Amino acid sequence: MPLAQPAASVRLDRLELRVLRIPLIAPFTTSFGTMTDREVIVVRARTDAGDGWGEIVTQSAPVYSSEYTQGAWDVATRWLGPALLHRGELAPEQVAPTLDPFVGHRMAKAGLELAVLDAALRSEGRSFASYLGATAATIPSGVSVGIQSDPAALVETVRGYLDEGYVRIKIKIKPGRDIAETDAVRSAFPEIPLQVDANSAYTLADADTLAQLDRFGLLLIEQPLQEDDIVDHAALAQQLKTPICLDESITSVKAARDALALGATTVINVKAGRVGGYLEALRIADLCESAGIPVWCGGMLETGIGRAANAALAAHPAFTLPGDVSASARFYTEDIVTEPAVLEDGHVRVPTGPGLGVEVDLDALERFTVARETLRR
Ligand code: NPG
Repeated sequence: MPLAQPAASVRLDRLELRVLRIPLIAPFTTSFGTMTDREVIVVRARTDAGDGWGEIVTQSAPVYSSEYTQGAWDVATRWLGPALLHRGELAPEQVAPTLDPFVGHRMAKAGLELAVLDAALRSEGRSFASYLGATAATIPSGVSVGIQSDPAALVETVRGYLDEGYVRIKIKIKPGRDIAETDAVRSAFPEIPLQVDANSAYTLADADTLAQLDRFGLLLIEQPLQEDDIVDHAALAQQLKTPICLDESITSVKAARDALALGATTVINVKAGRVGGYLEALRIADLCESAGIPVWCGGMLETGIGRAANAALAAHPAFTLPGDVSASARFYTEDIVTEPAVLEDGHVRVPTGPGLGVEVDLDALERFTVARETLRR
């Protein structure tokens, strides 16, 4: 269902942007590299109705997508931020149309939109979850497990997460670190909901290898091929029993519609940053709900700001599979919100307070800040 009720307009006075660098509890390895800390941009929108917070989920290098932190910083401070400030009064639903003339840079747009949304909803005393039409009080929590030193180490890491209560496991794979890894986890845990994520590491020439995954009863294989390999994904889908779920390729509701029409995907991972904001994410979820396509909420190692927003999105009824919205402690010893997401009986609670429903810990924010800039009207 589309938005029941739009949010209030606010007058945007200032945008404060910071780059944070937050250490990870343990290195996180995917097919595109190893992260040891999270470099992220936090946005504070200062409005006549109060403040709002958003998060730009780029990484330091353009290895997951073409976006990266310095690029997002440049476009946000030079183009996107000034365009929003120039409008003065605006409703959160007008952020995306205002930024539309600027091509791409979806993660930067999403973070700015979220800050304006949070400010407007806080001023109305309305939660982000209720604004989105989310109904669940808690969401089932899946966890994304990075590539480990060997299959035995992977099994032990997965065991730890299962003991904590995570209800679904996703393991990262790449060429040469795929079949043995999946076999080891499946043999150790025959019944768990299990899926794999390739982050674009294969080509259609690897179809025979990928077909070997069919025997493990996976929920899905996520983004085996490159971002723009839509036709190849459709060809691969013909050769696999395991459902294909696109992530990187789904950059908009139009991309989602095209991928579904071509048979390139039968499940969709929705990430607000990747698609330019939570409102576009909701449109994709709506599309999938009407088409009977399973949807789940992806993650980008969000801080407590984006994690609260993801929990709200994942609580929408269109989201039918457990997502990558894990406890903050999965990645961080210290978060930048006062009540970081925790795991309770395999679930994460959906915040109910005004706006994102979390309070930013200004001391922690300050400690992790490595760069800052204030944009004024
Ligand atoms: O739980 O937030 C999380 C991480 C989930 O694996 C995850 N994210 O490809 O989906 C992905 C991956 C990712 C992380 C991608 C960071 C890009 C940056």
